[in-house]
Amino acid sequence: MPITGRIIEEQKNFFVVDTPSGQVTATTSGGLKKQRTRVCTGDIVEVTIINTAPLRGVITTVGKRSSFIKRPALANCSHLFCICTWREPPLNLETLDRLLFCAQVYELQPCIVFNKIDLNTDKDDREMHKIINSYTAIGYPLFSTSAATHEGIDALVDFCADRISVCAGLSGVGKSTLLSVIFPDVNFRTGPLSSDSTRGIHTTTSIRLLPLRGGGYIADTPGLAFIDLPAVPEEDVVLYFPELAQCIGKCRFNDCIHDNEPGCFVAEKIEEGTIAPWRHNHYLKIRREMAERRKLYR
Ligand SMILES: Nc1nc2c(ncn2[C@@H]2O[C@H](COP(=O)(O)OP(=O)(O)OP(=O)(O)O)[C@@H](O)[C@H]2O)c(=O)[nH]1
Ligand SMILES: [Mg+2]
Ligand SMILES: [Zn+2]
Repeated sequence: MPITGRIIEEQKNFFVVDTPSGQVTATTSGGLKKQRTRVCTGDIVEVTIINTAPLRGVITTVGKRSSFIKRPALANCSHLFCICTWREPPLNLETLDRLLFCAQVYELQPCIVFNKIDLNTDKDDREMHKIINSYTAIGYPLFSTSAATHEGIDALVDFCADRISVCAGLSGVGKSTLLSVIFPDVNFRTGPLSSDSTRGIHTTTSIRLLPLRGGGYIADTPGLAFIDLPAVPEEDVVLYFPELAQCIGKCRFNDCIHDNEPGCFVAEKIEEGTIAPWRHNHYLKIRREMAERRKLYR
């Protein structure tokens, strides 16, 4: 009898499948290989057990995916945690907005985590909260955490129950450290920041799903993976900036791209302080990048 499970790790020659009977080491069946079905971490699969001690099996079928991230390959992820810091490394709003953009293109629910809040002075807290308010106003769920003092970790873990979440963010923001607090029994490579603190080095390389006690999984990913923007037509970029998408149809010109046209409703909102100017800049920047890319491939 085949059993159903989820692939939680992909190794060179086998997969690790999390099943109700335990973790099974499995290879893919000849049939699947013939169909050229490439299975990956996150896939729901059926496994036929061929050995019980240790548990080994063969993956025979793969379930339909609700989402798929190409690099690193991850199926059925539901939430993307964009991890950032106010200090060490200093907050990079462009990285954050790019991550939020990517999450939405991949149809993942984006969430923002401000980690290392233990390093904040009172003044930092006040300034950070101004930024936080502009993101919560857009509707992004937001958490503040400290992997050092464990503040805010319980709320984050509760939110992850029964979901498949993935952490992304610049190197050094504390992704691995946060995970080591949530999963004290798992080994993560954590390291101090490299001397070039805004870029840092990758200390994490492979992706795996870590089962949460209350159901659901969290994945560890390499630091910059999601900065690789997925290609979308430039006119669609606005759709992934929710506060700009809300302005569609309200500008003087129907084809307004919100780049200095007269009677632009977005410009009014920026002037009024309800749309953050940096969000608008990042929208324009991504839009230009998408237009460039389209020219390149034409
Ligand atoms: N003070 C403080 N330091 C932290 C916190 N979280 C992580 N750190 C430190 O920040 C450094 C980088 O943390 P990592 O967990 O390695 O960062 P990462 O995001 O996994 O980095 P990459 O794997 O390179 O992408 C380490 O020295 C951690 O000890 C925190 O909440 N507070
Ligand atoms: Mg790491
Ligand atoms: Zn406009």
